[in-house]
Amino acid sequence: MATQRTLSIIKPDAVAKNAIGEIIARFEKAGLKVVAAKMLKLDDDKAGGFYAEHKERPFFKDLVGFMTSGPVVVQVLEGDDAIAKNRDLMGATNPKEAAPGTIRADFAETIDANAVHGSDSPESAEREIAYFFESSELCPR
Ligand code: RTP
Ligand code: MG
Repeated sequence: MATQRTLSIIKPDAVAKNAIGEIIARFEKAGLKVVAAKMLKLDDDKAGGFYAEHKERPFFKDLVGFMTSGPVVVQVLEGDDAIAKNRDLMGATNPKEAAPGTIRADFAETIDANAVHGSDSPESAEREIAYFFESSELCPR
């Protein structure tokens, strides 16, 4: 499998729980490298634009409200099959359905506050990385 890059967000609930380090350790133990990282507090426009694909969904307003409720850590992860590997580490969107040992099973309680985001395809990874990072902010390969 080729080396890929994917966008990861440690969401406000996990930051508030002081779980940043434990979550990053899971990425690193699985062979994913952090090649860019920043901590920021999203505003409505930035969070809404990020989740624009869900704009018409009933949960959109709550999703934006949650994502702006506190600081997040946005990272680019790199490694073999990084997009699928990160999604496997995260577990199902609803933590109640997430496999044991996944980040969402261990750090999240509800579908609204589910600890992490990960890009779901090469196309979304490219868009999402560019949404948060200038190319000069990414570690050279
Ligand atoms: P994410 O984009 O945050 O990594 O999550 P995901 O791919 O697993 O799920 P997605 O379908 O993209 O949904 C984005 C976020 O919206 C919230 N959601 N709520 N109440 C609901 O039915 C519902 N469905 C989705 C979740 O917080 C999800 O992470
Ligand atoms: Mg998604």
